Amino acid sequence: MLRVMNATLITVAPTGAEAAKSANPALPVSLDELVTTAKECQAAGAAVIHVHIRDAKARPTLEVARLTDTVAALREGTDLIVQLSTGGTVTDSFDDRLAVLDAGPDACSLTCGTVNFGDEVFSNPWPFVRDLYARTKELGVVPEFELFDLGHVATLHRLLGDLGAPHGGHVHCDLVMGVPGGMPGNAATLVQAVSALPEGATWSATGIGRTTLPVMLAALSAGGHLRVGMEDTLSFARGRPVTRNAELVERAAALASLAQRPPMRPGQARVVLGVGGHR
Ligand code: KMH
Ligand code: ZN
Repeated sequence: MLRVMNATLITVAPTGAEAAKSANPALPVSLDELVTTAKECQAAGAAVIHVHIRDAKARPTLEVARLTDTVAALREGTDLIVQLSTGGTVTDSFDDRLAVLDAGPDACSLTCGTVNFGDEVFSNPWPFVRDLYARTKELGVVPEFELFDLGHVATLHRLLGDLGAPHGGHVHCDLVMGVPGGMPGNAATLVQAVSALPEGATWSATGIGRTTLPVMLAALSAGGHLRVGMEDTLSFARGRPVTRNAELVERAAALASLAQRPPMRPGQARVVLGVGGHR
């Protein structure tokens, strides 16, 4: 698809569920901070926002009413594709993670298997993955398949074989690399994972922590798209904290432009990903 080859889809993951504001005061945790960040990131070249929200005390939450308000506020303030996390935190229940879809996002993340996650376990057993995927199809939410390990690619093939194509008809994956317990964030692993993806799938990649830059450069050289944001790294460079999510998007956009695949606008991304318009 020519338009995909010539442009780079940039997803921003501004908050995540693990970091605290005390670790970096630029982390957006309130709705106002999130919307401001989203506007800045759209201006810098992002087309998709991967959203985790916090409660009034900045603790991660999957409360559906709060998620619904967040979706509405992001749609009101930006053109970004709103992708809610169904991963949540490692302690969230499967029921709460399934209920995220009731907030009516454009898209959601869908992790294709269990993975060690530092000292903890991010649990995604097959029956849950299958039920979550079936629910995305029922509700018309476009999934992004999150792949933390090569075994997750095998589960993605099983999912598509058993339940068919996703809502929107297009398979888009995100390689999450460099999580302690998942696949390492380096070029050789990225190439191996990409070669195993389903025919016709598009993909982005993100490298956690110090693997951010190697993964970004490898992804661009291999024709992939990019995810960046404070969910994945709180450091812009060694010893230099991120000051705003938009600077991570700006760097990704600059590298993508150097690679002659400038950032894709949200409208183009909707076409590529099969996400309907809401505006
Ligand atoms: N917070 C991690 C345990 C996702 O958003 O779908 C899971 C995660 C993946 O961030
Ligand atoms: Zn996430």
